[in-house]
Amino acid sequence: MRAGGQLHEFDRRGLLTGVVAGVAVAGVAGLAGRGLAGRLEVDTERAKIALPRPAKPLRPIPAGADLRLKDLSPFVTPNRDFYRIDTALVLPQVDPKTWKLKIHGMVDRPIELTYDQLLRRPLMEADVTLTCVSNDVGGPYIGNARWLGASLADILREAGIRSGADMLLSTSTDGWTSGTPVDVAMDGRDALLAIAMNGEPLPLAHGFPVRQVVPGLYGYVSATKWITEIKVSRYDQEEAYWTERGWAPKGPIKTESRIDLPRGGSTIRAGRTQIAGVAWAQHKGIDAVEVRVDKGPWRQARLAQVPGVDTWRQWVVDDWDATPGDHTIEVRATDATGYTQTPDYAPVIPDGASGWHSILVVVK
Ligand SMILES: Nc1nc2c(c(=O)[nH]1)N[C@H]1C(S)=C(S)[C@@H](COP(=O)(O)O)O[C@H]1N2
Ligand SMILES: [Mo]
Repeated sequence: MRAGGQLHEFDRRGLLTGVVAGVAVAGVAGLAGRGLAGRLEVDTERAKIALPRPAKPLRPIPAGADLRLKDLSPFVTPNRDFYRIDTALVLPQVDPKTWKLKIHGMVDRPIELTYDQLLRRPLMEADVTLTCVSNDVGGPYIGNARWLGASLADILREAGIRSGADMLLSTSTDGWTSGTPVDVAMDGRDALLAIAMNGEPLPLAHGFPVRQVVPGLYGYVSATKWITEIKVSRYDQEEAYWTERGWAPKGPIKTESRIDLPRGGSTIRAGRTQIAGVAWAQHKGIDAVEVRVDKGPWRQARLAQVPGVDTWRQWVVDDWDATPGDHTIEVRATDATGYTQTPDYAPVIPDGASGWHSILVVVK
């Protein structure tokens, strides 16, 4: 999300690796720091949390979901490896003891929820793959986790959404906003106010204590971290953070696929070689993945199992006989609606990249 905005990428140690555009650092830090607890204090509170059991536990992830190939993205992304994207120069420190979520706007009964009240609601688990709209074809801004949280739709039903409302404008402690389509949040998918990620309370960098997760939508329109407010409203009355900066108001995730191995640009040995990667079409599901080498015939990849339609899916081609020379490998996925990715490249802005991921390898 570079164009026209300030977006920061963090590497796995949490260091700021790319700051774009001019930001008044002191201003942002001052804003983020105001009224928030210190790091130590929040870490201590987080360590004390005993996660409630889900009301209906999800089945374990099928063993066949992970092909366990070296260099292939694991089916579940460990929290420490999960991509991080946000505008926060200073990580918000939100104390769960004082956290509140306010739901208001076009509702019959405004609601305020504390963290304890949220934990006492029936909690559900969901396997959901998060994707950033600024993830270019072949890019790294995607990760999959098992989330635990309360149903967002149930809470919104208790508030009573008034007719004519079509947008949930959510706000985080640091003032960032996101606009989620009401119909998507309410259509029965596992839209969550999430409190945990892969069996532990949300890491601070991923929204502790509470964040939204809505399968099928890019993060900028769905995945508000450090959430404190949901205003039920209308797209013709409100504009969220990235929409003001030229990104689309609504952001359904595009069907995509990525080659993880062999590594693009690498030199490999001649002989039988596995080509493998991940494909995703959240809330639709992946039905097929095909691979071709040097624009030859498309070969069907073998698909790993998936627990549902909201995650990415690993795939592998086992029988490529790599011959010495330079080779181009391309991938395309077909989702469960029957749509097959086209080679037409679209850049990330305004509504997500598309096109075939293509890599070059040297075989010796
Ligand atoms: N408060 C806040 N929440 C946010 C953002 C942000 O900048 N601030 N970025 C969003 C974007 S663009 C994405 S892709 C996801 C990334 O979630 P992650 O950092 O946990 O992977 O968070 C979303 N939630
Ligand atoms: Mo994003």
